[in-house]
Amino acid sequence: MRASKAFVEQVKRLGIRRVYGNPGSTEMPLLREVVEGNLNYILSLHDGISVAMAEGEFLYSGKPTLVNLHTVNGLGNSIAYIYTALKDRSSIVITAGQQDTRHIFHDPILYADIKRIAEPVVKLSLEPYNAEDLPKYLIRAYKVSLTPPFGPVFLSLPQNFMNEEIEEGFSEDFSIRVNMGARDGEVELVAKEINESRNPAIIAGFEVDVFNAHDELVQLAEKLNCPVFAEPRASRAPFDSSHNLFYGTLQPSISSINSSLLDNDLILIIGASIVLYPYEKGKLLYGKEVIELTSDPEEAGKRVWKTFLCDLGEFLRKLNQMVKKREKRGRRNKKEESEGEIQRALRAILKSSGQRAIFDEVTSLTQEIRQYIGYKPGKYFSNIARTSHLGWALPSSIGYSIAGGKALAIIGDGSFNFSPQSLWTARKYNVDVKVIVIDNKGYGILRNYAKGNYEEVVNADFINPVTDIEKISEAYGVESLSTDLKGVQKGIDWMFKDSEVKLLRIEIEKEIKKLL
Ligand SMILES: Cc1ncc(C[n+]2csc(CCOP(=O)(O)OP(=O)(O)O)c2C)c(N)n1
Repeated sequence: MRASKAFVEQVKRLGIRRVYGNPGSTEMPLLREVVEGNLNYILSLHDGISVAMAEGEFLYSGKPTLVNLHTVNGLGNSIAYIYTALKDRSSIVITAGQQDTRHIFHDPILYADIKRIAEPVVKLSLEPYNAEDLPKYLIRAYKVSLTPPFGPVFLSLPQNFMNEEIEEGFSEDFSIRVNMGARDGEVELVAKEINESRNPAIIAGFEVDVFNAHDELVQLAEKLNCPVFAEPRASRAPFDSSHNLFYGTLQPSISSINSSLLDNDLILIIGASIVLYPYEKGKLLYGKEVIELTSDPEEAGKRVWKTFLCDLGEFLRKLNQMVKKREKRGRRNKKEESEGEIQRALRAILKSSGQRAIFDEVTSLTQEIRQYIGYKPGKYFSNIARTSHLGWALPSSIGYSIAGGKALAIIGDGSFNFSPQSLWTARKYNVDVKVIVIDNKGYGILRNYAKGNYEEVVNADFINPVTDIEKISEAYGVESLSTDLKGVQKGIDWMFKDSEVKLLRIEIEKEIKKLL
């Protein structure tokens, strides 16, 4: 059997039905099998956004997805997207065509050491030495992408190997099961500390969503009747924000986290990554008893606290049987915050968007989006704290929807301009995705950051670009509408009345708020 055919057969056995990419001559051996083998090829008009779309599908399905890039060019264009998938813990097998190994001596066009170029941004980078091993390498890439921490794996596909005849017959049994468990003695230790504490609090993070430990965490919080905070700028929903024990999202600053947790003697960090930015001198949670539960070996090494690397769900299940129920305490008085037009608009969006997953990339409004639209288990995604790579949310929301989910991307005008051609893919495949662009005429967060600190930059034209978002959208075949905050409800009704891909541009004031 042709190696390329064996490869695609193996792809199908793994349950993968789509390939995301942008093609070139070197990838023809694979593309031929994609056509013959009836795999769905999802074309995007830029290599990198095909990685984000594949990540979006992973976020919906929880199963590894497949990308095929064009040699060093496609890989080069995709590096930041691959890095984001690595930080997001998303399982993707990323392949790229490689030149015929028989003439690499001559340094042919399109050749580069792509295995080495990909290495720092993936869990593992692979390039086979012969055709026979191609399908096995795929299984290896797939399995590695599924061991915690999950993440992308790169596989280079030399063109001549793909065209060779190989023997059939590899194992059908390629499943992988990961079981990290939770030792009774260790759970007892944590239960004892909790039971002896005066006033515990929980910081919950993205892993609760990755490993689906929501029910167990809610049970723990309700037993302890303690506040639950979301880790700063959580990349995924750590807790249902409509729950009455949810106390909001922490800010990524040592002083602010310390003051939010002033009254608590024991801090339980559950599947969380405490992102801090920018640098601030000080000691995080100094003087507190801190216990960290994680299923992520990388997170486990990051801090100097007591860390338990475990199966989060199982640890919490056992813990819930050992901790003493605490009386309900008086709910702290919520500060009455005056709601402005933006906050009201976000509430209106929440009301109409139903069960759609939110892909948030409005850098200067992310805290408001988290507060007014909020977290729903499995339904909130943002990379603002992971890599802050602009241009990710739009294509990811489209990949999520291609896989069968329903998504709403809320992005800034700056963000939109990093990957607008994603809209072409959404239109081409008739994807039910909605896009809201919050247009504050340029890079709001940078203006805020500069205010008071780098005053010369605040009004510089290079942080204030203005583009015609509606025209760009229409050029890719996507219907769009503009509104200001006063007319926002009309815009929302227009947007959600059907299942077409649509873009709503909401124009807001170019307000400059000092950030630090
Ligand atoms: C790929 C990439 N390039 C540049 C940046 C630097 N950057 C951070 S925030 C920002 C502006 C964001 O503007 P917009 O999306 O309109 O959101 P706003 O801050 O206005 O809410 C830029 C350019 C980045 N994060 N990612």
